[in-house]
Amino acid sequence: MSTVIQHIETLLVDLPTIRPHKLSMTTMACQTMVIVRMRHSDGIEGLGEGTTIGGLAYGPESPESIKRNIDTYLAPLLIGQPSSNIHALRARLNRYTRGNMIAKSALETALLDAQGKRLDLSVAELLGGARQEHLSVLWTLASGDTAKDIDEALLRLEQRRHGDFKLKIGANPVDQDVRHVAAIKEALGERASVRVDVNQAWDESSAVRGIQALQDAGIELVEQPIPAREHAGLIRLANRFNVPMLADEAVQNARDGLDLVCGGFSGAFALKIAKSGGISGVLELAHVAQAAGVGLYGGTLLEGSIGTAASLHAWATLPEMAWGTEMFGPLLLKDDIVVKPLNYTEFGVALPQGPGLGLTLDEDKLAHYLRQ
Ligand code: MUC
Ligand code: MG
Repeated sequence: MSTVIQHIETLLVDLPTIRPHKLSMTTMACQTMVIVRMRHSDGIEGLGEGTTIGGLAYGPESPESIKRNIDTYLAPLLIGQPSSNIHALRARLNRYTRGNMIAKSALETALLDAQGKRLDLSVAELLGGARQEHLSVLWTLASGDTAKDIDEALLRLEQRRHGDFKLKIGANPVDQDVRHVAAIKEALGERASVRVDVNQAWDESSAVRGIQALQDAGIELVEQPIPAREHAGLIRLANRFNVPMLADEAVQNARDGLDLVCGGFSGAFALKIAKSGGISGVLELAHVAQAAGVGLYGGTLLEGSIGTAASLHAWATLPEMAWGTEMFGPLLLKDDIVVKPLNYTEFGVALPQGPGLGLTLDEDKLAHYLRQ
């Protein structure tokens, strides 16, 4: 008899951050992860993670909705189904349920982790093999204080932990944000690349003013300056400035990617497994980008080690990304729930080795941070 999915457990895990993380729409002091434990009839357990930023501040799914919708709607569609055909299971979820991409991503990760453990292959090997074993990782400066951000960047450079920095802006008036960014770029000079993420906070005319000043200050990349749905505006900005635009919230999946490139977008796409419903969906988007000559960037919703490792296995199957990755989520957290944390070294991170994701849960830590 073939192996079937037997039981799916979802756990809310709250981990404090090492410092407040200030974005245009929220300030985080804690990250909540939804951890999926999926047990199969052969005794194998697959792990997955569904994580967003700031409750409902970032997108339409909250940690609580991710848990509730998996428990109530998604898990019952999977229980009793054969474990191994991940394409069929993905199609089944998408046939009977809409949206909930973070929840679906967590489930697909758990399926791939289990399948890798079953076949004694890493997730990257299951996907056809890794083309890279070490991926570059930037750091986000978002303390809300210019001097603290500069000190943090200098320390990361000295530690050889990160060589590229992304600044979260959009919470303050445009001119104040631009002064903050320019001061950091001036302090770091040619030693580091500095990018910004506006997280949709500007309208198009503010964006024109802000981006001109950022370009003059030597900023290398401008992420999601205007609201996600304004594809035409993002295309206009991409065509107007030399500094490239990075589409993030605007590009959730391959269909969004196709719309943007057909409309004349150039620049780069932020790939996130959480936006695209998992690894299969995000790789579809990556392939659209590659066909269109749009640059790739490995994005995060600030997942912990499980979600970060799943993303790394996906990115490892692609050629080196033009804009690197931001897979630093575990480093923003005070602690970890896996036995052997990811290995951050030499301005990047090593692809975890071993079957599946290559991670083992630390049951004591998990119990400690579990929401009661
Ligand atoms: C985002 O919008 O890119 C990624 C890094 C970070 O600090 O926040 C995220 C979300
Ligand atoms: Mg972003």
